[in-house]
Amino acid sequence: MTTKTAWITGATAGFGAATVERFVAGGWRVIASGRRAERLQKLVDAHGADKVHTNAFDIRDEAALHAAVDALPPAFAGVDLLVNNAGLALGTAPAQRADLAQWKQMIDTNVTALAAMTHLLLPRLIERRGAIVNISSIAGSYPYQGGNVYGATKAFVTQFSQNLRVDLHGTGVRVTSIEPGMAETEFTLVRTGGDQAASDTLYAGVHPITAGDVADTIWWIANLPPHLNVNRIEIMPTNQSAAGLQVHRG
Ligand code: NDP
Ligand code: 8X3
Repeated sequence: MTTKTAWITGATAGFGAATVERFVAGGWRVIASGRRAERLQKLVDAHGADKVHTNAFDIRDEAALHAAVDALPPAFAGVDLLVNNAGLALGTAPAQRADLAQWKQMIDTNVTALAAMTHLLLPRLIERRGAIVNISSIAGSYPYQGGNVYGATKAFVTQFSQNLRVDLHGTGVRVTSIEPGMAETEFTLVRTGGDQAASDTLYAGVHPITAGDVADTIWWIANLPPHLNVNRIEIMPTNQSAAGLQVHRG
């Protein structure tokens, strides 16, 4: 059996880091990206340069993205799976009090960079009849207070995934949108600017989704027989559910 290669963005923490471990353990080669070079180096130290190739760059930097693709060693140049995972939420304030710079960073990362990454890798994925797994969120389907632009970026990811499916019809390339709910990673630390207490409080007593749960889901999807495509998959902790419309009486 030929060894397959997965490119996992946002591999330095959370879902991405767990997905690297899952795929390396399953015998795949992994290209791991993120900004924090020292965390990427640890992956190479742990698994070896023949199993993990890393490239440290800001995914919003299109020139750096192109350079990373151009620098892929021959063994990693054919990509069977792209996991578009790098992303973030910034802020929890309502739109009228939100920081525009944070909105732009979310759009640049979750939307523009994800589209650029996909655009660049599509020829390779078509050549290998590969697969794309996009990490969206329940925030793209269910509005909540303070979700404003973050939720909108994830609605883009979900719809882009479905539109890719249509355009890639007949190529054999599979596309999936994974839409997780509350998961304990570094996500809330990043969202709150490093407030560990806020993160701990949010997840306390919930038994949230773990990064390993999402990695297992990606692994399952990637290893389904080629005639099956999971279009969308929404996952929540059992202790989370969607509720309610609000009414303001003036
Ligand atoms: P983490 O904060 O733990 O991980 C985010 C990853 O994204 C890091 O590896 C980070 O790497 C990378 N990243 C962020 N910005 C950039 C950038 N500009 N360039 C390159 N890499 C970047 O969060 P999660 O694992 O939870 O998040 C992963 C994905 O899952 C995100 O898209 C998030 O929106 C989504 N999600 C999360 C949920 C949750 O509740 N946790 C639920 C639903 C979806 P580095 O900082 O090293 O660059
Ligand atoms: C992260 C899930 O509900 O915290 O995308 O926005 S949520």
